[in-house]
Amino acid sequence: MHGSIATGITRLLGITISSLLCSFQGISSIGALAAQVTNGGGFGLISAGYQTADSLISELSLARSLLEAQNLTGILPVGVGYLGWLLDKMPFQEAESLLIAALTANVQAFWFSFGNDLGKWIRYVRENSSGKSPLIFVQVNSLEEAVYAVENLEADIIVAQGIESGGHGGSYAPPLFDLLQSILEHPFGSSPRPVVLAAGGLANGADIALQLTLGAAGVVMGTRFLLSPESKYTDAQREALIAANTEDTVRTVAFDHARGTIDWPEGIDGRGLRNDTVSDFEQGVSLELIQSKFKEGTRTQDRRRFLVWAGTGVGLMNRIMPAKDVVQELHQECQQQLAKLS
Ligand SMILES: Cc1cc2nc3c(=O)[nH]c(=O)nc-3n(C[C@H](O)[C@H](O)[C@H](O)COP(=O)(O)O)c2cc1C
Ligand SMILES: *[C@@H]1O[C@H](CO)[C@@H](O)[C@H](O)[C@H]1NC(C)=O
Ligand SMILES: *[C@@H]1O[C@H](CO)[C@@H](O)[C@H](O)[C@H]1NC(C)=O
Ligand SMILES: CC(=O)N[C@H]1CO[C@H](CO)[C@@H](O)[C@@H]1O
Repeated sequence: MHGSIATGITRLLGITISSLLCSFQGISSIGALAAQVTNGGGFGLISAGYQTADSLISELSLARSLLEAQNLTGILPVGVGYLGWLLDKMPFQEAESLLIAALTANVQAFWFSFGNDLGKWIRYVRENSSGKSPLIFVQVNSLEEAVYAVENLEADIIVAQGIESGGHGGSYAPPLFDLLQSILEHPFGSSPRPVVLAAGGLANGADIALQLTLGAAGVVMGTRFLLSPESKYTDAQREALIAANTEDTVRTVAFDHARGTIDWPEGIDGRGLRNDTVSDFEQGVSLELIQSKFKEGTRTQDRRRFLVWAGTGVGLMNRIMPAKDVVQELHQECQQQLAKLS
């Protein structure tokens, strides 16, 4: 692509654009979304969270069928993301079949987050990838987690996820600005310096330019892609995102309680649009009542009750655009911003 920005991440992945799609859990037409992000020049990620091996296999073949530049090496230029705690919780064979699905599809990268024993799964991937050495992403919420990921897990790519992020993350995470710089400044002993990506609250190309200026090798964006038609968010959810202002998001465990996904590790909550599900939870309304209203509100797509994950950048997002176009627009905006600076 004309005027590409070369950083550690573009070289590692062989992509042209320093913007990456985060992994979504079961809410997006994930194979299609990931493929279009890669087609746009970014790198698409598919989440294995809450999927069966069969559904993951079909998302991966959907992605393969939609990818424009077929990779002659047979490597599928998307990544698959795993929730560590969920792998730990399921029977070993099920976890294994989720990993094997991605190994068999020859994905270019694996992404791990939110677990106390990520090393076990990373070893599994590394020892069973028949010498193909897929890249390992680890998402972190603190400098301590970043040091562990580099020195113990030997992650290839660290994703610094700040408190601004949409979806799940550490309630203890510092603002991205501080988290990113603390990681970039850390000496990391004898380990090779990691490639570091910035995630959380990013909305447009100027945001990306800022992260690159600070020293990030690229960014991960989640919320922005919920507005793409390839995501499985409903029209009502997309409208809620368009209508939302920055101050409308909140970090909470209310939605996990309302929908019954409460096994996340200690300290993990999620950022979404504040509504009555959240205020009821904060006021101690009975869980039974919250859950039944949430279920009904999800069925009728009632904004006062349903769940819309969103990062703090949501106030700047107001258009529905195909994922491929989003990546290209972000790239152009980023280049314009960098040109203004120099
Ligand atoms: C709907 C949604 C689903 C997500 N699913 C995952 C996931 O499965 N695993 C993960 O590590 N991060 C997940 N994230 C977090 C992203 O990796 C990323 O850190 C975040 O989206 C960045 O913040 P932003 O949404 O403000 O761009 C998710 C985020 C959203 C919005
Ligand atoms: C194919 O995959 C290899 C190895 O990951 C990568 O270096 C290369 O850039 C990819 N080519 C295309 C056209 O995507
Ligand atoms: C590699 O896969 C085999 C099963 O095929 C499994 O028994 C083994 O534990 C895996 N390796 C690691 C390091 O987990
Ligand atoms: C308490 C609270 O923030 N309630 C909000 C829930 O969502 C609806 C629809 O967006 C808002 O109108 C409420 O103010």
